Formats: sequence, structure tokens, C-alpha cells
Amino acid sequence: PKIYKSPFPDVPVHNRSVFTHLFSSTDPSRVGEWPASSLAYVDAPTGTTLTRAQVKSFSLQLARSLQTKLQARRGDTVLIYSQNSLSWPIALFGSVAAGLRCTLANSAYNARELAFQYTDSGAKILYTSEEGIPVVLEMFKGLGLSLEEARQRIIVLTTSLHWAGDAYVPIGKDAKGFTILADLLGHGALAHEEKFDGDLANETVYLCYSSGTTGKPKGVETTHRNITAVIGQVRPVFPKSDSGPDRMLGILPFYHIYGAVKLVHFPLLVGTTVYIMPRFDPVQFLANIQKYKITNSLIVPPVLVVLSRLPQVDEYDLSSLDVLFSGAAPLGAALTKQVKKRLESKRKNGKPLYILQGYGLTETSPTTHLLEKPDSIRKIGSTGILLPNLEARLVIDGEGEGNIDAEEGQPGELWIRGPSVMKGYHNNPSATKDSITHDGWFKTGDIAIRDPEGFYSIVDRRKELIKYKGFQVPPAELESVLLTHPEIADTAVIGVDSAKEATELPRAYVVPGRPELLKTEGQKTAFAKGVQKWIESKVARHKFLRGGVVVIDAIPKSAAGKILRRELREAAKKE
Ligand code: AYL
Repeated sequence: PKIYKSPFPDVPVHNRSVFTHLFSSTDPSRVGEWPASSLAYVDAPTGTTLTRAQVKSFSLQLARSLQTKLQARRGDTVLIYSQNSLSWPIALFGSVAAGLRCTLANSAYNARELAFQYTDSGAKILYTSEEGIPVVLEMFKGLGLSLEEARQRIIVLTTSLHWAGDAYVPIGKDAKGFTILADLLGHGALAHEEKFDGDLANETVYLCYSSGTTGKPKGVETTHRNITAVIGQVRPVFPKSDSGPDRMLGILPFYHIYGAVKLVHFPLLVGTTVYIMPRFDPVQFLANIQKYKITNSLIVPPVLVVLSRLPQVDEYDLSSLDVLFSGAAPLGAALTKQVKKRLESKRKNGKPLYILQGYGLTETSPTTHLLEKPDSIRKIGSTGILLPNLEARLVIDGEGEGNIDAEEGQPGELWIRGPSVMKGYHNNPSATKDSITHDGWFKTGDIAIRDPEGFYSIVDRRKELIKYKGFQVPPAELESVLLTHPEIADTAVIGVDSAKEATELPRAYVVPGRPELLKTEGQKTAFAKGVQKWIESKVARHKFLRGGVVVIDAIPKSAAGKILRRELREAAKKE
């Protein structure tokens, strides 16, 4: 095989837990490498701060209560269902310190979607924000638990809160009758995290959900080593601002591996402060850049569309901004240039703004490629170079000869090997076997080209997955929901490109159960509109059928009964 190595020297890979790696130090005035009093996270709306020492101390306090009050045992799984807040990292690191695994759920999920992940992951305790309580109670009710039983499993992450020294003071209305995070702090602390005596490299710490190349969402087993390795691999390649310490604006959801790693873990390692926003709001995004003199932010391509159009861009001083980092979906060169030009033209200091790309997958913890500042224009559109410790192959189907490697400069499916590749899919050996070869190559399902200098571009996606604004939309899941509609006989879901919004939009093709009722175009349109509306009561917002519903006579299928998605996609492109 033709194996491409990273051009960077390998970084050390440790056999340590995530908690020890980030928080331990021989110098008591430090947490990890950084002063204990330095700010780890700031709540952007209120300015409330959390130092590195507080993150560590609150986490160890929570860890103790998890063990003593909630009888959590090493290896148990907890689920976090909350928008970004200061409490979120405490919930995560407290659980990790107690030796638990965390599964991170989309905060927009409804009760059905949440129930799937809660059950599939084998979670016991569940953290939710106050806003999530109704959905969580509906979920537990559906699972047959009484209100009292449900309450015993819920920890409420109050989002409006106030830290007073080492104490945590919730303000505003607290969730009556529920255990809130504050109730679990201040009852002593673990002296250190739960000791691991097993094989740390292979101990699962996070379970994010991804559909992989096909089918419904699966739990991705991310190990302690995956996480400690990947943040080390990103470190030498991640851009630094020239004007002193970086201040990061955190808008990406922490429950997605991209946010969890880059906004919650990585900043602790490299000494930056993250200004947390509970959700993306375009004007607040601009206001916070000005207010906190933000130097960089991680975004998804649609944020650049907003920045290219939003009139308020002219009203804020964005001159502190050094880097916008885009990932999770393809980013076009034209949009990149447009935003760069617009934001730079407003600056009095003449400083450049770098718009860079990264690439990765939930299964690779996630980042595998990054573009560096000096290459931002020269290699515009590229997702960058392979990170340290990683190897890549570009593989094509050798038609009968098995998999063979593409010629230099030719497209092929990107395969990745290295310490940040997941352990496998949770409780799903067959999906694991389909995606990781016996010698450790993970098949991404993306088609890439590598140029002679080692820069990779993603040119196509071979798998079913649809990406709406960086969020995964597994067609198989939408199809199974659509098939519960009493008037739908068959269906196929694909993504259609929207250049305007820089994203794909999920679209369903449906075969009506009673075609005789849909004779006129008017009747078909009305039926399609009805289905589009109906799905909104069934799935989270990012899965809405924004690309439309199209009534057809039959779904194109292979002889084996597999949906020929490519045919539908090609036809949609020609519209
Ligand atoms: P998942 N260009 C094109 N497609 C991309 C890109 C990109 N830059 N990044 C991700 N994708 C697609 O699991 C691709 O199809 O992880 C890939 O298989 O939600 C799929 O998204 C994975 O989706 C970064 C930058 C991580 C991005 C990420 C992506 C995490 C998304 C770290 O620095």
C-alpha cells in the first residue's frame, strides 16, 4: 500500500487519563502547565468566570458526590443533555474524575431521540439544563419510570449561576424537587481522580454518536488515549495569535466532538480562555468579539455566510480577531475570500484575518487535518495537512482485486491510522469491522485528493451521511421515521446542496401509500407540504426536511434492494 505519513515529527502519546493529563501538576500553584488562577472559561453573556483551579476543585467535589450520594461506579455511563454553559465542563470532568464514561447528546433532541441514545449507551445518570427537564421527564415516562425514579437519575445544570470563591451559588429559580449541581458540591472532594489500574489506552471515556458511513447513529467509543493523543497532535499545528494569549469564542456545541475537544479540552492544555456562548446568535457573536477582544473562534461554514451578509458586521470592532477556523463541512474558496475581504476592510490596524480549515470525524477524535496560517491563501479550499502521529491512504475499489491505492494526485477514499482513531462502535462489532481494517485503518467514507506538497482536499462523500450546518443527519434514521407515516409506502432521504446557506439540506423522496388520492400536481404539493410539516413534530430541528419533499412513483433501488442514493443525488444536482 501507498502510505502517506504526517510531515510533522511524532508527539509523545501518554498512557494517562484525560483528567490527570489536563489537571495534574507537581507545582501546587499550577493546574496542568498553567497558573491555577488563570481563567479557563468565561460565561460570555454574564462575564462569570471559572479559573483552572475552580474547574479542578469543583470537578473533584462533584466526583466525590457522584460516588457517595449517587452510588456511581467506575465504568458507569452518564449522559449530558445541555446547551453550553459553565456547568457543562464541571459535569464532564467531575464524571471523568469519578471514573465514569460520558455520552454527549444534542441539546435539541426530542424525547424519542434522547431515549435512543440514553438506552443504547446504557446511561444511568443524566445531566440536563433547566430547559431540558420537560423532554427528559417525557423520555423517562416513555421508558416506564415513575417521576420519583426519574428524579433520582437527574442532575440539573443550572445555567444561571454565580461562583463565589470556591462555592457555587445558583441564582434565579432553581429546579424544585430535583438535584441540582450545587447540591453535589461542597461535600468534600476526591483527593485525586478515581485510580485506573487497567489498560488506560483502551478505556472508553466518551461516547458521541455518529452514523458512520451507513445506518442509524452509533456510539463512538473514544478512549482516554484518543483524547490525550489528539490534543497533543493538534497543539503544534494550531495557530497562535501574534498579539499575546489567545481568547477563544466558544459557539460550537460542546456535545459534538468538535466542540468537546477543541473548546473544552484543548484550551486547558494550551492555556487559552474560552468565552462560552449558550448558542450561536450572529449579533451576540459580533458583540462578544468586540467586548472580550476575541482572537479566534471555531465555526462551521454557514457562520461565514452570515458574516458575509449581516449589516451589523459594520457596527462592531472586530480587529482583535486573528483566526476563524472552519470545519465539519466543506468550505468554498469564494466565500472564504469574500468574508476575509469584508472583515479586513473594516480594520484600522491593517492586521490580516486568517480563515483556516480543519477536517476530521467523530471517529477520529476528531481532527486529522489542519491548514496553517502561512498556507491560508496559497492553499485556499484545502483542509490542510495530516496531523502528527497519523498515517493516511487514498484507496479505490480495484474491481475484483480488492482495495488498491490511488495513483499520486488521484482521488480515493481517505483512510486514517493512528492513536486518535476510535476504539470502535459501542456494542456493534459488525459496524466496527466494516469501518476499521484488521491492521488499524479507519475508512472515512470521504473522497480526498492529496497534492504533491501533502495538502488534502475533500472532493466528495461516499457515505450516506447528510451534513446540515455541520450537524449529522443520518438518512436511515429519517427514513425510518417517515415510514411510520400512515400514508407513506416507501422513502429515500438525501442531501441537496444549498450554495446560499453553505450547507446541505435534507430532502425526502416519498412514495404515497394511496397514489390514487394524488392525481393532480396540487394534491401532490399539498401532500408533500403536509409531510414536511409532520416531520417537524418528530425530529430535532437540524433534521427538518428543508430541502423539500418530492412525491415519486418508486424509489430507485439496486437488485439487492439498496437505495440508489447516487441516482437521486445526480438528478437533484441537475435541477
Ligand atoms: P462528524 N470539509 C469537508 N467535509 C468535512 C470537513 C471539511 N473540512 N470536515 C468534516 N467534514 C465532513 O463526525 C466529512 O464528510 O465530525 C466527515 O466525514 O460530525 C464528516 O464531516 C464528519 O462529521 C476540525 C474540523 C473536526 C472539523 C471537524 C469535523 C468534526 C465533524 C475538527 O478541526
